[in-house]
Amino acid sequence: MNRILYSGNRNASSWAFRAWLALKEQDIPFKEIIVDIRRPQRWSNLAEIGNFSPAAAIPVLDDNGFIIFDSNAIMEYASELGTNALLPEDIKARAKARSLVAWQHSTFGRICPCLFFESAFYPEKKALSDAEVTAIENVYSIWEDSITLFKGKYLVGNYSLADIMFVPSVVRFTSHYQPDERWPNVQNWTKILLSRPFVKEWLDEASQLEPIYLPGYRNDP
Ligand SMILES: N[C@@H](CCC(=O)N[C@@H](CS)C(=O)NCC(=O)O)C(=O)O
Repeated sequence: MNRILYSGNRNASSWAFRAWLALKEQDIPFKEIIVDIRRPQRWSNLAEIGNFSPAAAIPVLDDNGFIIFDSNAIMEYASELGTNALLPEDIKARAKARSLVAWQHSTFGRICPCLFFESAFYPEKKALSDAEVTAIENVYSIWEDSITLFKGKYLVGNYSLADIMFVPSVVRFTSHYQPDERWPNVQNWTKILLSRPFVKEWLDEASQLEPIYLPGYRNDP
C-alpha cells in the first residue's frame, strides 16, 4: 500500500488529527509517519517535509506519489474517496458545513489563542480569564444554533467534515470550560464527538505522552 499520511505528535498536531480522522472515518487504508514537531527538532523535520510538499507543514498525504497537502484538502479527498461522503447532499447544508470548516481553518485560531491544543493535555489547567470565558460561550452559542437549525445531533445534520474540523477545538475548549445547560445540543454533541472510537483512539494516545509545555499559557512574563 502506497498511501502515507505524514502526521504529527498526538498531543500537538491538531491539523494532522483532522486529516487522520477523516481518513479513518472513511475507512481508507494508509500508513502513518509521525513527524516530531516538538521544538527544536520541529524545524529540521519540517524542512524535510518541504522537500516534497510546498507548505513544509503537516499533515501531508502522499497517495502513490501524488502529494496532497493541507488538512482541509486531505479531508475533502477522504470524503470523496470513501463511500460515506462527509459533506451533506443538500446545497445549503453543504454551504453551511463549508462555512464552518473555513472558519476553523482561517480565523478560528484567534479565539482563545493561549488555549492551544497542547494545553488540553496539561494535568493542571489554568483558570480562564473573563474574555476567554466570553469567547468560548459565544462559540458554544454558534454551535448550538447550527445544531438546532439542522435538527440533528451534529452541526449540519449528519456527521460531516464540519464536526471533524472542530474536534481539536472541542477538546481544547471543553477541557477548560464545559458547556452547561444553556447549550443542551452542544452538551450532547461534544459528548457524542468525544466518544467516537477514532477520536478516542487519538486522544487516548495523546494523553499518554509527556505534555508539551508552551510559553504564554499562564500569561507568564
Ligand atoms: N493550513 C495547514 C496548517 C498546518 C500546520 O500549521 N501544521 C503545523 C503542525 S500542526 C505545521 O506543520 N506547522 C509548520 C509551520 O508552522 O511552518 C493545514 O491545515 O494543514
